[in-house]
Amino acid sequence: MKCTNKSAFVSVVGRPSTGKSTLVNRICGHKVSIVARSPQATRNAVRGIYTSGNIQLVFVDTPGFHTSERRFNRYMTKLITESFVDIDIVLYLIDLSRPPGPEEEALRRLVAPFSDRLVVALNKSDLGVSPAPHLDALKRLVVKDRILRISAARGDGVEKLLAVLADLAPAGDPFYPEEFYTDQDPEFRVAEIIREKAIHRLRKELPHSVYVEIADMEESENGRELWIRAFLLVERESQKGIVVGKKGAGVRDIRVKAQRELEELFPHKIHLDLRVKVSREWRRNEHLLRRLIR
Ligand SMILES: Nc1nc2c(ncn2[C@@H]2O[C@H](COP(=O)(O)OP(=O)(O)OP(=O)(O)O)[C@@H](O)[C@H]2O)c(=O)[nH]1
Ligand SMILES: [Mg+2]
Repeated sequence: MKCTNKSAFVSVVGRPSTGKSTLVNRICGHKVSIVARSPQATRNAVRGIYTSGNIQLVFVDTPGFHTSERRFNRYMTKLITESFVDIDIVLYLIDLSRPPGPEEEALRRLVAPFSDRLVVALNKSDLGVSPAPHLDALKRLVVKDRILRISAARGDGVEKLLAVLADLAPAGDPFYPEEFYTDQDPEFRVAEIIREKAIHRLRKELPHSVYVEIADMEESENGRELWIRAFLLVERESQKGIVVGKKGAGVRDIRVKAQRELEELFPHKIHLDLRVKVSREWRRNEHLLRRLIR
């Protein structure tokens, strides 16, 4: 007997730093989305693809949901809500290490209309914190079989979560070939890896103030080398010095680490030319904001 194919788009939502990207990377078996200790690491709806047997789940990793009214955050919230259009399953991730508050309440309101296709994952179970403060409100939202405890970092409970998601997935053929684990274009992936290295280095000083622009990417004629020219954009002149560092040590460190990771990802020797440029208030610049969303 032939198994029916099942496929679903799964939107992963939650407050900043709940572990959405960590989970998507674990499920897809590759680094699809960047992870950072500072919130708002993810700024785009990044897709990670999981295929096993006759099931394909396409995870849409969204930026952390924020109630703040700043324009930048409003933009991100719009992106999350838009990610629900045509979505088969909403996976709502909660960070057990933080108590529920008004932001969690706002998120529950946001996902409530999708309760028939909602799954809740209580993440960071490895920290041993009780889920009790979250449970009453969640049980009003969704049946208890769809509330799971997981650790995205360690992998605990992830198989069970996948089984619940697969169960909810509608019948349908795969959207992508089996060997795909992301649909992101190479330029975007390069920019994200550079941004991750920058965030890690500048965690204390400028966690959110860096944007990466790829000026060009060119493969050598023999196909063995890849030349990348990129800019790290900061908002103010004063931030430029922080990123560049003493005698250029800061930007060099970001370049070397990004280059190393890019060489794992691409079958090329990578030559990365990375420079720092001031682009005044890119956060409020509509053109750039639009470019953040692909
Ligand atoms: N202890 C523990 N830490 C975790 C777990 N999952 C993620 N983290 C950590 O939580 C932090 C945030 O993880 P991310 O995956 O970047 O979180 P996110 O929800 O994608 O964050 P944004 O994109 O900023 O909204 C990182 O320091 C992760 O290492 C987990 O299961 N247990
Ligand atoms: Mg993320």
